Formats: sequence, C-alpha cells, structure tokens
Amino acid sequence: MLSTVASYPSPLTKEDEEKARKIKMASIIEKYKDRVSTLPKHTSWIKHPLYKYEGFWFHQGFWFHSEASFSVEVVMALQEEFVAQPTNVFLATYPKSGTTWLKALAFAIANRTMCKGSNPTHPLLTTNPHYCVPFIETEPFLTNPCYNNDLLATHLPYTLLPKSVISSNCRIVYVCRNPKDVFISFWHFVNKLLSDDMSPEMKLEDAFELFSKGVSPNGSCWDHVIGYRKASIERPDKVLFLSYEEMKKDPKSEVKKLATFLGYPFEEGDGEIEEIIKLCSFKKLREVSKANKDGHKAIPNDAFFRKGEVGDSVNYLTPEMIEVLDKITLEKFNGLDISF
Ligand code: PAP
Repeated sequence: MLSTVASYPSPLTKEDEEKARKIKMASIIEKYKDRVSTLPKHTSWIKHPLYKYEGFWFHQGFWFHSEASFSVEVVMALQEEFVAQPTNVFLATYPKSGTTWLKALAFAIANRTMCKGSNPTHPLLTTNPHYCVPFIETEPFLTNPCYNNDLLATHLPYTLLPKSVISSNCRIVYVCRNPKDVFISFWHFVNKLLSDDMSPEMKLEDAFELFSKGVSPNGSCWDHVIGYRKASIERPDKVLFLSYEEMKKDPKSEVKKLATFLGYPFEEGDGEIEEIIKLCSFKKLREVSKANKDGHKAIPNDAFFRKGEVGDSVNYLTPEMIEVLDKITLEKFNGLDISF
C-alpha cells in the first residue's frame, strides 16, 4: 500500500520549508566543497559549470531563486544519508523524458478513489504533479527528514542511487524517451529559464555539442537509460521500464502496466483507467498549470508543458544532427531492446 495522501500536503508551511531547505543545503554545500573541487569540470548549458561524479555530470550547488537542489553535493549527501524504506516506490527519469506525466499518473493511481466521478477537489486539478510526488534531490531530503511519502521521484542515474534503494528492494518505475526529443525539450526548457533570468539564450549548436558528448545535468542521456534498462532486465519484478513513446501510442495498456506494478490493478470496464488518463493528459495538466499561478519559485509551472508530442525534434535538428544522435542511440542501445 502506498501512503501518498498521508503526507500531502506537506506538514510544514512554505516559509518553514524554505528556511529548512536553505539551512540544510548550505550545510551540504559546505560539507562536500573540498571533494567537489577535485572533480573534473566542464562548461555547461548555463553559466555554472558541471562536475563529473562517478561517470555522470552535475552542477555544483549554487543558489538559483533560492534553490540549490539537484547538485553534485546533494548526490553525495543522498548516497551517505538517505535511507530508503522497503515500501518506497521511485519514479526515475532522465530530465525531460516524461517525469511530470509519470508523477501525475502514479499519484492518480495510488490515490484512485479520489478520481471517482471526476472529483473536482482532486489535487491534480489544482497542483503541479511535481508537488504531489517529491524528488529525493529536493523536498523530502532537504526539508522533511521523515520523508514518509512512499512515492518518490529522482533524476539520479541507477548506479548513483543511494545503496538502500537497492538493498531495501524498493520498486522503481523508469520512463525513457527518444534522446532527440529529450534534447530539444531540454534546450527549450533551459532557454525558458535563461530568458526569465534575462540571460542570453543558448544556441542550438552549442547545446547539441554538449548533449551529444553526454555533458548535461545528470550526465549522458544514453548512459542514464542503459543503467535502468539493464536493471529492468535483471530485476523485472522490481524495475518497470516504460517509454514516453509507448505511453503516447497506447496509454491504456501502459497505464494498466503501471497500475499493476504499483499494486493497484484495474478492473476492466469501470471507466477508471480512462478517467485517470484524461486527468493526467497533457491538455488537462497544462490547463491546470496555466490556471495555477502559485508555481515553483525557480521554475514557472507552464515550463513543464510545452508540446507533449513525439518527434517534435525534427522541427529543430539539422539532418546532420539527427544522423549523429541516431548513430549514438543505435550504438549505445544495441542489444537492449529499446526502440522508438
Ligand atoms: P522534468 O524532468 O523537468 O520534470 P519532464 O516532465 O520529464 O520534465 O519533461 C517535460 C516534457 O514532457 C515536455 O516535453 P516537450 O518539451 O517535448 O513538450 C512536456 O511537454 C511533456 N509533458 C508534460 N506533461 C505531459 C503529459 N501529461 N503528457 C505528455 N507529455 C507531457
């Protein structure tokens, strides 16, 4: 049984949360600063450099609209301090692969009685799914030491997960997406943040150079997918591997799979599955995000809902860029039964 509703909304006020987060983050940055200074460094998508840690690239903790999560110091701290509970279910993704959608679906499934009769008070009708399922890199770890929410999310690569996630046999759901679409989605996202910050936009060619070399926050998109894909082959009962493309093509079948894995199999014919798909659709979630001005401090709500389509990258990439990315995908995913 998942206990997502028990800790929703957070017991802390927003002010308390922000204060706790800042104090915890400052102490983490201080604790690991010497270790970080020894890591290989690279210029990044934004003005702050990336550091290579255990094969993947991360930003150093810096303050962005009073946020400093998803940093290499937080990864180190999570590895040392985070204790997963056997009941935890991790929703894992490389950024821009369908995180928001997966969070919405898993939350709606785990709290499905709320969905009945298109309940107008359902949290997903007023709240960005990111607030319904917290990232371990941010909220629960930084502000709530109990993190008593069974559904948790992460962008961490499989090999960097805190050891207790594996030793406690936690279930993991991973969603992968065609790296070309991930790249274009991420490029748009970064440029949105840069323009909101009055900084110059990042050129597509410069972003492509970094992404194709695997120099992006959370490391190489391909290596990220490979880690979870291999884990899903080795431990299929514990790691469910889904793809954004399949979820778009056949949402009913993929959502059924997800619900069964989470321990909430659907009964045929009661319309519940259709209600959940509709509630978590791009159109619905975007509509809610537009109406809800009480967004994230650092990232506006609507930044998570751009087009929500498969294959939009062809509208931006040159044929040469497509060839390079397709070649990497083919080589890296060889033998792993991943196709888009
Ligand atoms: P995150 O890692 O920053 O949380 P994530 O949610 O993984 O981002 O990815 C955002 C992408 O998912 C966007 O894709 P696009 O840029 O190609 O449009 C966003 O539009 C898309 N997205 C968000 N919600 C949904 C949804 N309900 N259905 C389909 N796609 C969605």
